[in-house]
Amino acid sequence: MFFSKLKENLKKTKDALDVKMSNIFADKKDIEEIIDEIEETLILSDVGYETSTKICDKLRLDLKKQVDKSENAIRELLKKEMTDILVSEEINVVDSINLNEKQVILVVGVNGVGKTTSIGKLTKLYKDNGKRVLLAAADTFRAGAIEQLEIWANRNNVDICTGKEMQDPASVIYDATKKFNEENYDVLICDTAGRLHNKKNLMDELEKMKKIIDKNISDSIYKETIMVLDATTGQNGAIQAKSFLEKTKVNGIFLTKLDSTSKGGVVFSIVDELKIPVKYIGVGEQIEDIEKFDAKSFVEAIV
Ligand SMILES: Nc1nc2c(ncn2[C@@H]2O[C@H](COP(=O)(O)OP(=O)(O)OP(=O)(O)O)[C@@H](O)[C@H]2O)c(=O)[nH]1
Ligand SMILES: [Mg+2]
Repeated sequence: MFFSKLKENLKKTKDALDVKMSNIFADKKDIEEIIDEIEETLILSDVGYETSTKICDKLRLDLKKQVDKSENAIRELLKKEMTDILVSEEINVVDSINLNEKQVILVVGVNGVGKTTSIGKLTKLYKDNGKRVLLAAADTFRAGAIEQLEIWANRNNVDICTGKEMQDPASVIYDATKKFNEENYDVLICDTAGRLHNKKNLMDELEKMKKIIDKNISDSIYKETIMVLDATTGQNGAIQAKSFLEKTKVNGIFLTKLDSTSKGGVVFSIVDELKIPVKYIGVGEQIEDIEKFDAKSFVEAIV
């Protein structure tokens, strides 16, 4: 996707952040005052208190080391500090996106965040990369969920494993892993029902699905759990995600609905506090509205 398109998709976040930034520089102020206001702006843009403080402490420190303290120089430095948050060494680089490897992906998250839609988009991405994709409709809980994934399977012209409504989702995963192995697919993507971290039986059910994947899929195949997060929920979503992670392991995040929120700044606190990479972003309801997350272009598009 072209850079200007990303900018367009992140417009609401950019407007919220950028307009405030321009105001900061509009009147003459001393550096301390400017940095304080930047910090306040970041907090108000859902970057999160701790992460905003971390960014601005570093900004203060690095600014001391350079002579140029013009608006442009401060902005460039701020972009660097923000990018650094997103690419820190603590975040597992092994988990970087690999569209070529054989893999099994379990997609999890709370209700309505965009799991099924994101699976539809991911399927297209893998298919466009020449991969044979199999889908598993392991949301047997919500009425209509199976049909919803079937629609995405048809759109992408890929195979799908389904069960009956209210059937044990682990049994759907079992059938899907069997088919994946026997028919030598490249990628298996499993849809699951939306769940809250405090619903113990549902969280246990998730562990059961993971166990089946671990048992039935060879260790030579890359396996991961992707958590889908709705960007429009901002800091609340980030806090909820933290609780979710205390109950189950996740390798990567798919952050959705960035097109319809000014709270895109939440990505910084997600990465900084959860220490999990954001792999993809959702920027609309259509099949092509997906982007591999790139820290640098993301920061360039919003600051
Ligand atoms: N604007 C926008 N809407 C999105 C995006 N991703 C998903 N949606 C919308 O979010 C709504 C919920 O999407 P689903 O894919 O059904 O969400 P889900 O997590 O599978 O929901 P449950 O299965 O009920 O838990 C739908 O109306 C989607 O079109 C996105 O990136 N941008
Ligand atoms: Mg769903």
